[in-house]
Amino acid sequence: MEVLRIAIQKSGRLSEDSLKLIKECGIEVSSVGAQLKATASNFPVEILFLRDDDIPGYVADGVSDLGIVGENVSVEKNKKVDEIKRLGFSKCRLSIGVPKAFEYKSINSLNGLSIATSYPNILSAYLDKQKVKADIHEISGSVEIAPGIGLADAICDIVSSGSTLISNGLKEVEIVFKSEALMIGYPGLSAGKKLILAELLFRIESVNNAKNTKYIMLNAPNDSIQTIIALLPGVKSPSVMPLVEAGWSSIHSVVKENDFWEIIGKLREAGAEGILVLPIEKIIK
Ligand code: PRT
Ligand code: ZN
Repeated sequence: MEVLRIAIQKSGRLSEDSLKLIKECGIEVSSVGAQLKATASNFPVEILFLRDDDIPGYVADGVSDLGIVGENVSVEKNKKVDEIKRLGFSKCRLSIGVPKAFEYKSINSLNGLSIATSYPNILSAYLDKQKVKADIHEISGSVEIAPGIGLADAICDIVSSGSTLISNGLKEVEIVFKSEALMIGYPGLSAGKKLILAELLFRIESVNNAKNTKYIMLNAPNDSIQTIIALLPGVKSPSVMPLVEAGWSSIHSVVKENDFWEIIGKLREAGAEGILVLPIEKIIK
């Protein structure tokens, strides 16, 4: 029986969500910790724990079949891997920051500057596209201190909340690249491994569908059932059950997280009472 190897970050910003995703898919991985490798007990999967920078290379070589890595790292490393799925977590952006006092007018203000970054490939492609000539200074960490110590005029680094930029006296002036966690794959997977991958993707899909959706139950007078059903189309169609109290029904359906507050208001206007909203673990379509 073939086993699909998945490389995830050993310890860092991607680790927790990567493992969570695997566990939400019902895959039990024991002995997580100091080890480099763990085998799932109930699914043909093996997990490798690696530095994120090494993951694209291992996947391109087929040492690992899949990898979960930031899009920023995958694009920067430029290895021959397939993009299998965008995972929606670890969202961040790669941005250019300059000292707060710098009079930044447009992208052309970067002409002739030196820019410190750990992402020379992404940055140089961006500058070429923008027809800006700047000097790229590659450093491997603590990029945000480069202007302060006179190493560079500007930086290009990962930004999430922006507080690191601010606390180093910098301001964000251009977004170079938007990133999220990606599942990447070895382009030459065997037929057997493709089957395991298909099952894994089906499970991820079911978990993600559920995350954006809530289960909703409410009571309503019978004459407003049609109005309420129109607001709650449900997976197929809502369930309507009579209550013991004459003239009333209980309606069960699902609602998209994003539409939630808007719909709740309309439901109440239509006479709904006792509205319960519950999380859903999985949705199999
Ligand atoms: O040890 P290893 O090499 O495996 O890890 P690492 O230190 O290289 O990476 P890690 O764990 O820091 O980040 C892994 C991935 O998480 C990155 O490649 C991004 O895809 C993603 N990610 C999401 C982030 C951030 N958010 C983030 N905020 N990566 C880094 N940061 C850093 C950024 O470099 C800067 O220093 O956080 C600071 C900025 O954060 P704010 O919130 O102050 O703007
Ligand atoms: Zn790294």
